[in-house]
Amino acid sequence: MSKVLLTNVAAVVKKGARPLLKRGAIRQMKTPAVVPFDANLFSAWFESLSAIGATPEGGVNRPFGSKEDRQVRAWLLQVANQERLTTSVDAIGNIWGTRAGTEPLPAIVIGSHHDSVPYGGRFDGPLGVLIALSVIAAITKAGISTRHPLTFVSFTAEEPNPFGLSTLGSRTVAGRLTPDVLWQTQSSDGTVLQDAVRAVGGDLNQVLQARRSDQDIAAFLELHIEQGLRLIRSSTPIGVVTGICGIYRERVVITGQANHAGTTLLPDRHDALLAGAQVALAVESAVAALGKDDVIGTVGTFRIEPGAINVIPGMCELVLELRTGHREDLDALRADLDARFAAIAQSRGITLVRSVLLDQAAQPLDAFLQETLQTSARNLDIPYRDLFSMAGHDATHMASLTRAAMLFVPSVGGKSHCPEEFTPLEDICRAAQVLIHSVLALDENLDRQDGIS
Ligand code: HGY
Ligand code: MN
Ligand code: MN
Repeated sequence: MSKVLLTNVAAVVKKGARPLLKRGAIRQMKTPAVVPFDANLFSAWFESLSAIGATPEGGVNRPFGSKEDRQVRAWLLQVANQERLTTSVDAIGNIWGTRAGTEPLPAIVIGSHHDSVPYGGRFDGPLGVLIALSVIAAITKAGISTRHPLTFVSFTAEEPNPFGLSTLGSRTVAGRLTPDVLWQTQSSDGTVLQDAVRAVGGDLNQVLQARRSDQDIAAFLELHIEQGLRLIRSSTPIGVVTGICGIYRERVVITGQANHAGTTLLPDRHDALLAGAQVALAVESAVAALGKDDVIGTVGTFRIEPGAINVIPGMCELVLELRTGHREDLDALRADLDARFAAIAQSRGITLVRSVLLDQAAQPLDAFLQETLQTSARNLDIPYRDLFSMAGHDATHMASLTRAAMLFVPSVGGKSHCPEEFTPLEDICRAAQVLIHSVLALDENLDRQDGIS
């Protein structure tokens, strides 16, 4: 029996505001207006976690499989156990911690990832993991029992890694990576994925057991830093994410002709580096030609051979990434790049071999969960705006197996994937309140909605 006061919708809804839950959709409403969020506890956890893999620049370096990755995992399990959650590590190394519900219902899962890009910031990922733990702790401390189990998750290897498999944990949970692919995967230095997964507590032999469905998970919520400037520029503390961009990655290997840097005249050269530079500029020009906010492209890795001061580069390998909100824009961009790359190959007398590394479609997020987050924000008098995410997230894959939604908090200076990542505690606390309210609202009526898909 819940210890929470039973109230009716009107009692928790401010005058003039939309009700937190649709009238008639629920029988009883037991969501208190405000459950205290313990900012001190959150801050202490955040400081402890940020110390693992801390860099002198103020960020963290915690790539997948590193000693620091393993240390964070041990720390998270310890904290989750202290919070009396039932913890487990699945076959791909994802960490789960569950507080039981009062009814046999699938869990409401909250979480993100704890790995970082090389020499990245403290907030990208860990903020969402610690908020998940803190939100569950707040609900427990308030003496509230929930019908659904409440689960926190920290996913394995969300960021790009030497295995070429970003969002490894959530993609595996969603069944989007087959055991065959996982078993065949090696890093650039020849380490097999199974060894890396074993080192973080998983086992590819059991990998099918890591899959989840909407029979296990009723909803997935992820809080994340925005990693852009839209919230800061509009002085809005919360973003409700409408969808997540598609991500397309392609390796381009350019073969020219290594030759003497002193004796080879310009017309006689086949410089692979300069062709690669033109490829990078072509990506920028093609994106600019489309001129849309939800279309962007980057060349983020670039390598040349032989890499000697007096040798014209004979080989250049780069990886380009295109992000778009719509498939037709990706198609247009690729067609444009086909033409631009052909012209580069022709003019420089080089060959250019392209291979697709990732072609992940854009993912709309769940409308009902978005509405719940928006309504919670309104009822707490916290301004919000809707945002489409041009960063990739684990929620993309979770949305393929259950309802999923995201909240963004401001990134000061729009900085991310660098040590300067920062979000003020005040903004974090506001978002935590919206999450707590939303989780309790969802617990009340998630399984009682008719025709919501
Ligand atoms: O690459 C991304 O967008 C994410 O931050 N991993
Ligand atoms: Mn990231
Ligand atoms: Mn992230």
